[in-house]
Amino acid sequence: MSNRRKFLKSSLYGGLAVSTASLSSVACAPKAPLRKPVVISTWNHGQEANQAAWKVLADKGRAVDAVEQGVMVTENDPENATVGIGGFPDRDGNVTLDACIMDEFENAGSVAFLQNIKNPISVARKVMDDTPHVMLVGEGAKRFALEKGFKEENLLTPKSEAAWKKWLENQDYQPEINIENHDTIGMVALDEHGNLSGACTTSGAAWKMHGRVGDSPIIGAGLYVDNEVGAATATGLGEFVIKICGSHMIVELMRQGYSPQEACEQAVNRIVKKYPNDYKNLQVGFLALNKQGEYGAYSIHKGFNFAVKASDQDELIDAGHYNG
Ligand code: SD4
Repeated sequence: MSNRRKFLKSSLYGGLAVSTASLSSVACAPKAPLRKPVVISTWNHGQEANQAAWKVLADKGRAVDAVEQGVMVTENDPENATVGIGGFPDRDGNVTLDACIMDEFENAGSVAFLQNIKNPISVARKVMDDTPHVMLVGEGAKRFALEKGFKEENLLTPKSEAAWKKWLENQDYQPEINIENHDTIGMVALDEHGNLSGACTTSGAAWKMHGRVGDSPIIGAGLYVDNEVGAATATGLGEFVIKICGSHMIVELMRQGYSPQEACEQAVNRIVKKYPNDYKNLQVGFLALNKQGEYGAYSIHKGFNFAVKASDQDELIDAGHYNG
C-alpha cells in the first residue's frame, strides 16, 4: 500500500498527519466516505460561530445560509478586534471592512473598504444574489448597502478608539501581523445535501493605510469554493495570501487529489519558498474542506487554531505549522 493510501486510510475525518505523497500517487487516490454536514472556521471564535452555522445545517439548510449566519456572530461581537464592529481602524481612525461569500453554484459576492455598515458578509451576499457583479467597494458598496436597508452606524467602539489613540503615540506600523493576534473569520461548510459554501469577513490589518484591502474579500485569495471539489479560506497577512492566490490554489490541489491537509501545507510551503526573507515575520493560516467532508489546516507559525462542528464533533484544534 502506498504512503498516500495509508495516509487516506488513517485520516478518515481529515486528520492532521503530514503525508509524503508524490504527485503521481495523488491522482489515483481513493475517495473517503462522505461525512456531512460539517462546518469549520478559523480561530477560537469559530466555535461560537459554528454553533450558529450548525443550527442551519442541522435543519437541513443550505451551507451558504449557514456560513452567513455563522460569521455574523463574530461580526456582531464588539470585543473582536479584527472583525466587524470593534475592529481596529486604519491609521486615520476609520474602520473599513472586507468580506466575501461563495455558494454551491460558485456564485460569488464581495465587498471591500466598506465603512459604517455592521454586517459586510450580508452586504456581500446581497451583491451575490441581487446584482450582476461580484465585488463592490467603498462608497459604492455603502450606497448599495443603504439601498438594501442596512443601517449606517459607528463601528469604532470606545475600546478600539482607545487602542488606536495609543497606537498614534508611536505610529509604529509593522506590516507583519502579530502572530498571536489575528481574528479574521473564514468559514467553510458542507451541508446535508452535499453542497459546499464559504464566507470570510474582517476589518483587516490594524493601522493599515487608508484604502488598503486584504485577501479576505478577494475571491480566490481569502476564500474559494468549487462545489465539485472543495472549499478553502485564509487568515493572516493578506498580502501574502493574495500573492499566491492561496484559497484557489488549495482548491485546485484538492482537484488534483491532494487531501485538504496536504493542500493547505502546499500553500504554506509556497509562501515560504517564494518569500524566504519575509515568512519568518508573518503569519498566514489556511483551512480547507473537501466534498467528502474531510478537513485540513496549516499555518506558517505556531498559534493558528480552528473550530470543527459535525454531529459527532465540536472542538477547537491546533493546526500544524511550518516554523517554530
Ligand atoms: C487581511 N487576512 O486583511 C486579513 C487579516 C487577518 O486576522 O486575517 N486578520 O489581511
